Amino acid sequence: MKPDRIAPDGREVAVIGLGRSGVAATRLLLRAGRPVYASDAGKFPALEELGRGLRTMGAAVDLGGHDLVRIGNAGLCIVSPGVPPDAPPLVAARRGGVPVQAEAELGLEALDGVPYIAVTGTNGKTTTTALIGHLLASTGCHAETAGNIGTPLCEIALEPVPPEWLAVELSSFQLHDMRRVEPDVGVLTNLAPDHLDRYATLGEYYEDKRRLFQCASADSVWVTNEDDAASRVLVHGVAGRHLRFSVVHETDGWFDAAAGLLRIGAEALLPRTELGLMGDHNVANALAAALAVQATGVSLPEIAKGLATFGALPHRMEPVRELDRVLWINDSKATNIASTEVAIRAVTRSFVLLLGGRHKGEPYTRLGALLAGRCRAVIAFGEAGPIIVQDLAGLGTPVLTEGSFDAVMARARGLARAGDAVVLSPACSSYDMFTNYEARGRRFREIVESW
Ligand code: UMA
Repeated sequence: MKPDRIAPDGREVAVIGLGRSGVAATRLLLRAGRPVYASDAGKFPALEELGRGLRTMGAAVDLGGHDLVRIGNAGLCIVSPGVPPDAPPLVAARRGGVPVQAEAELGLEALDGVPYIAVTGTNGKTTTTALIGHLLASTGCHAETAGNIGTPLCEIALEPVPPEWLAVELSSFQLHDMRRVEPDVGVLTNLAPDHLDRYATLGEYYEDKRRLFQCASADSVWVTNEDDAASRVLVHGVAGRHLRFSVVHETDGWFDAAAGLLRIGAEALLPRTELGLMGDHNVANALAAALAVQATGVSLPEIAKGLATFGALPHRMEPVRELDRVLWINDSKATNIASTEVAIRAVTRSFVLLLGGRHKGEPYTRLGALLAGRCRAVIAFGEAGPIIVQDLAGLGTPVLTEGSFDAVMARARGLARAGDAVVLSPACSSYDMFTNYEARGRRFREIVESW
């Protein structure tokens, strides 16, 4: 790490939030010899254990609250993505004139010299990042995935041997506090309303996505979605070479539906049947990944081989089990309406849809037309249940409600007929009933596997 870039005056660095990102940032800063004050609003046994560990390494740690005066006097503030910009510690930092930096940017600074492909967008970014990591690793190089996909950048920077390539997923939360992002290739998968519980307007959310392009120059390479009007508007006028993907018409990377082929320009890349992922949205993700990796010099036959050996990720249109000729699909990661729309389009059978959780602000009415005639029933649950019932009333699909998740599953089993699918694609966050979407998806799997 270049220590001169971190609080050059030697003042304390305040780390806000001690999830995985904050813990890794604290350890990285301590390793660089910086005094660190790390704090988290939460306080529970596992966090206290982590706090003790960090104190042993030399950090000052507060749990159950933040010392706002101390934060306001720090030389730098490192923020975890889950801490919203209006949280009191960040207000205190800004009031004290303390620069606020995302953990992801600190990690990338420490990994200076490691080439990386950065992926953002509303949906598909995790799958695309995983695909890119897989394609790079398939060439035999040491490639890793990092960022929103799971492993914080600072955690990668702590590894004794840096990777040769990184596939980095950047959420809008991370991009919000990043002032330098200079990927070797940048990918924007698509844009759709999301996180309206954190952003006052859609425009503010898209502005954070736009930060991927803030250091664009003539040497930059961008891979973006030709089929998505909002993405086209966002990248209009951005400096650099632009490569586009489409599942509708011919472009740099496209799906030739007539021939059943993924193509790069005129070249055949892969028959659709050899891509082990459901839905056109995954064809788009595969094309985006292929273009990004090709731009780094990987050949088309190597990319095709890598694509053919990539399987569905957990919680993303993941076929869990076929039971009594009913296919149970776990799409727990679908935490917004656009993502659920994509799931519905990808399902080729008649289906029962499990919809609900913590409401994120968007109306569900948009789903009505897509469901009519194809969806046997919606089972609405969680805090959003009553809103879903109200929004979908009279739109042509029966909407039932259940209280507990186990009851939702039992009801779905009773409703599904041979040849159907049951799809958990909830369009909501999970925090009203689960610790996160993974726990929700795991419970779905557990129940289905217990039958
Ligand atoms: N907190 C405070 N004070 C506050 C507010 C919050 O101390 O005022 C604390 C919370 O108590 C919590 C911490 O701040 O302990 C926030 O941690 P975090 O949520 O940032 O947790 P991490 O474990 O660091 O996870 C983050 C990402 N989480 C979020 O963006 C919400 C993970 O993305 C990411 O994988 C990880 O960093 C590694 O990079 C998850 C996610 O849900 C998967 N992302 C959203 C999405 O994909 O839709 C954006």
